[in-house]
Amino acid sequence: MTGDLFADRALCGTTLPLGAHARVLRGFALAHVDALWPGLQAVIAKAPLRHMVTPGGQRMSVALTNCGALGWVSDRRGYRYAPLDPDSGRPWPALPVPWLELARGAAEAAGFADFTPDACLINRYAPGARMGLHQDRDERHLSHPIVSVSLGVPAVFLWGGLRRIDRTERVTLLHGDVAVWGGVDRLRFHGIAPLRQAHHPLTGAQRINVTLRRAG
Ligand code: MD3
Ligand code: FE
Repeated sequence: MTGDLFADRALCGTTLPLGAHARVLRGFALAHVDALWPGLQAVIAKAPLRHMVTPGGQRMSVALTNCGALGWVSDRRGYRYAPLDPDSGRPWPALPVPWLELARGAAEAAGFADFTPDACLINRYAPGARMGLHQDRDERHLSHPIVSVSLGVPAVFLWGGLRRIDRTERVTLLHGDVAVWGGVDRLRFHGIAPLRQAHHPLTGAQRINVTLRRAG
């Protein structure tokens, strides 16, 4: 799939149903990348990407930052959403309007009306970085969907079940793909396999994932 330009372009515009309430909208963000990229750079300039520590004391291989009213943070005390960047003591940068519009449009296309995110987590994967199997359950109301935008180098997404031990499916997420999940799929275990060494014209060796959430 990856590296094969013809196969990748043929996927564009298709929808991969992962579950009853989970979809990958192939290439949905491609037409918006030019509008999304400057906002992303502005956010990273104000709130730099950093490696947080898990409650267990491990440094995360993924570097992250946030924008919006709330940002996801991790330290020795646990995981939570917080209104201030712990590194600067200032509020997280505002959520760029084009990101809000993309989130709303993608949620709509996946069957979730009126999605208004108040939190946006930005993950940066360098070669070898990974995200272990986990559930997203730190948000206050799990009734809201999550919208995720993949940029740059392809990644193997691990899509599991509602129990950690359930078997996982592997799905390659490409530059411009948008995943939307909610409803009965909201608490699925999921993760990202170690990023393979590759080059993308926009991001170099990296993959950037932007997830838009309603956390408060
Ligand atoms: C979850 N990020 O930040 S998002 C996270 O690519 C996170 O950085 C990953 O998991 C990343 O919490 C994955 C993509 C995704 C797609 C579909 C899902 C996550 C999903 C369906 C159900 C649950
Ligand atoms: Fe997650």
